[in-house]
Amino acid sequence: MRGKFITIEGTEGVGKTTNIEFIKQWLTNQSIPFVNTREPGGTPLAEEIRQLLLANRDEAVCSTAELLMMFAGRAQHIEQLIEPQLASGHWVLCDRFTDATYAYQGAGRQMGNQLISTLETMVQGEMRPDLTLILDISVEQGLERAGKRSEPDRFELEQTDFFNRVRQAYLAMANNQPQRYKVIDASLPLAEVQQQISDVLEQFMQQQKKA
Ligand code: Z5A
Repeated sequence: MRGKFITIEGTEGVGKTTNIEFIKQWLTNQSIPFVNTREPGGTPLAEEIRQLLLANRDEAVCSTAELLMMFAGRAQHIEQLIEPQLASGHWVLCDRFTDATYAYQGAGRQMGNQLISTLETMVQGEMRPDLTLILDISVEQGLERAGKRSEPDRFELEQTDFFNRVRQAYLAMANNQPQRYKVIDASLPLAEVQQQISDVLEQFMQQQKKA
């Protein structure tokens, strides 16, 4: 049976990395075979594209070039890793996917959705995640958490308005498609965030058993 495709999204510093560890443990406890991956990145070539995308540089990066690099890496990632893994019955747990493009390039960079939708169809066909967890906190709280870590990358240097547009875009996706997107209140203490995630995963498993 084909595996399930789960993606984790959210604004800066929302706790994706921290909670992916929790989800990995949850899947292991359920004896579900899975791979954990990320975007941009996920294969050697796509990881090289990630370096290009995140590096701080003197030259301004054109939004269209940024968008096309996101989808170039994604095409490689899907063909080399995501599709073969799903086809072999493994679940794929992915830190960000195309929803991040709608949120960051579409809303953050104000490119709109039309071109992204065209590229999505070209690169993915009908393939979409089965479940998307959106970890949500205020932009200020996220930036404060993220600021306690390493040197900021090119995206992390954006202003609050940019991240507010990104956050609102994610919340709009959840509002439009509540079946696939589950919003997690990530402002709470970690144990409470993980309880919400575990509840969503349990519910998803129940739905799979009934289907
Ligand atoms: N991007 C894009 O523009 N378009 C696209 O299509 C795609 C991506 C796919 C890299 O992504 C950039 O690429 C990203 C969007 C863009 N740029 N930004 N911004 P990334 O996912 O690699 O990078 P990121 O968003 O900056 O994620 P991150 O740095 O890995 O943060 P995080 O994983 O969400 O947070 P964390 O490291 O797990 O947690 C942050 C801190 O908070 C850490 O100290 C934790 O211990 C702490 N934490 C976490 N949860 C809690 C709770 N509940 N309470 C208290 N403290 C907590």
